[in-house]
Amino acid sequence: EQVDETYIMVKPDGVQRGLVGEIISRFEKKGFKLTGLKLFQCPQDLAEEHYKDLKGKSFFPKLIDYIISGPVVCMAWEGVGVVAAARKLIGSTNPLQAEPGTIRGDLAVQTGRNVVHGSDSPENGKREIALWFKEGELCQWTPTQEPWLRE
Ligand code: YYY
Ligand code: MG
Repeated sequence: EQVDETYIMVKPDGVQRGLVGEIISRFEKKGFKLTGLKLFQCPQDLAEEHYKDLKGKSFFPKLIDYIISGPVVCMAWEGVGVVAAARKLIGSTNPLQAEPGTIRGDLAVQTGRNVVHGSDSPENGKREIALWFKEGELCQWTPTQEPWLRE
């Protein structure tokens, strides 16, 4: 089976609202492997590169201002099917449409303050991890719970 990686980020509202532990916990409990984690104040050019596919959208300037408005928590997670599964844990872009039980469904009310980012494809997972992390910041390790998660 193909092991994928995804870039997950607690956005500035999630940090300000004290939701960092809660959000990390959802991915931890599911059984994915954390390979990178840091608190980071993002420069504008990085935010723009991260969201380059949305350049030209009416909400783009506000989105960038929001992402650079305070520290974010950057994470890299690894696992079979992690990209799609993380999107499910996160829920719909509009938190009012996100199902209860998802991060956005439980913890947010507005698209412009939807507390967390998750990569939308394995390709973007790799691209975004390379964008937000330097090589020495990522760890390859074997969790002791591995044989209890996968037969
Ligand atoms: O991947 P996801 O975060 O669920 O949504 P995207 O369509 O990639 O948009 C990225 C980001 O942009 C979204 O999380 C909030 C913001 N945004 C917005 O402010 N207004 C919209 N109409 C659409 C997206
Ligand atoms: Mg997206």
